[in-house]
Amino acid sequence: MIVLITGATSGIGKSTAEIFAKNGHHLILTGRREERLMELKEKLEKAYKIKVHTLCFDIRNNDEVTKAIESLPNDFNRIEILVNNAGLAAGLSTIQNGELNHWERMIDTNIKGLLYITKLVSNSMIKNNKGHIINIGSIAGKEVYGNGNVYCATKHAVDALNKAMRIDLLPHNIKVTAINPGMVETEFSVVRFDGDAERAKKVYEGMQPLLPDDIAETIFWVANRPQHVNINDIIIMPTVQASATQVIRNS
Ligand code: NDP
Ligand code: 8X3
Repeated sequence: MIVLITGATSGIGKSTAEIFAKNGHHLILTGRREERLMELKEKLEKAYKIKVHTLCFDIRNNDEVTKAIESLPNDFNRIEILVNNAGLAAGLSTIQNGELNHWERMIDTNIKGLLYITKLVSNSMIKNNKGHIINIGSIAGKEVYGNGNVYCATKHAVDALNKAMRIDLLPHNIKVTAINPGMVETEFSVVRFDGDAERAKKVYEGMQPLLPDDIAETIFWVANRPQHVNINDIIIMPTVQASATQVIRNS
């Protein structure tokens, strides 16, 4: 089985690559950081005797996405699982003070990028009359929190697209699932705060966040239900987090 994971150079995507590789699946891994893709390919192929094809592109650019998917060799053409994971938050501020550059990055990556790759891969799944698309949403796609405005809007869009894809792809035997995590410790907050690692660290201070492996295990479980079972939607939170804003921390 061939699994395409977007945003595999870090965090949830990287852990997801590991778990599918460990279970004998061949992988297509994407991201912009080529060196990390090559390192991961080498590591997984050696450890698990599977094949990994890497595609280095910016998901915000439809030409790059199209060229990358069209370049796939024959033995990687039959994608059965697409994990739409590449995404980010940029900034944390009110609407009136928000930075256009942050908004555009989030909208272009989390919504438009997800759409570009989904269009291409879903058409190939339709030809095979089989497939599973797993969209990584967020608790931010179920709730809205102060200063989270545009990030929350992009993840609400993923929530809507997840439902819409399921309807459109229903005649083609394609499963569609959303996984919506709460706080997961990855590079997410470093990216959100434009590289400010100290500020990012504070996000998880005094609490146990989810780990990327927790989400990867859930993705793997969802992908391995019997053919007649589809998991539509999962919200997965740290035990100490009840909502986007309610977290118990050790003082
Ligand atoms: P990371 O920052 O650790 O990983 C993000 C991944 O997305 C990287 O591999 C990055 O690759 C890729 N990516 C980002 N922008 C682009 C782009 N323009 N083109 C191609 N790839 C891109 O964060 P997470 O693992 O936490 O995030 C994964 C997903 O999980 C995101 O959709 C995020 O919104 C979601 N999520 C995260 C939560 C959290 O608390 N961490 C909670 C809920 C949801 P590269 O930089 O190499 O291009
Ligand atoms: C990431 C979780 O709460 O920072 O999607 O938006 S949150």
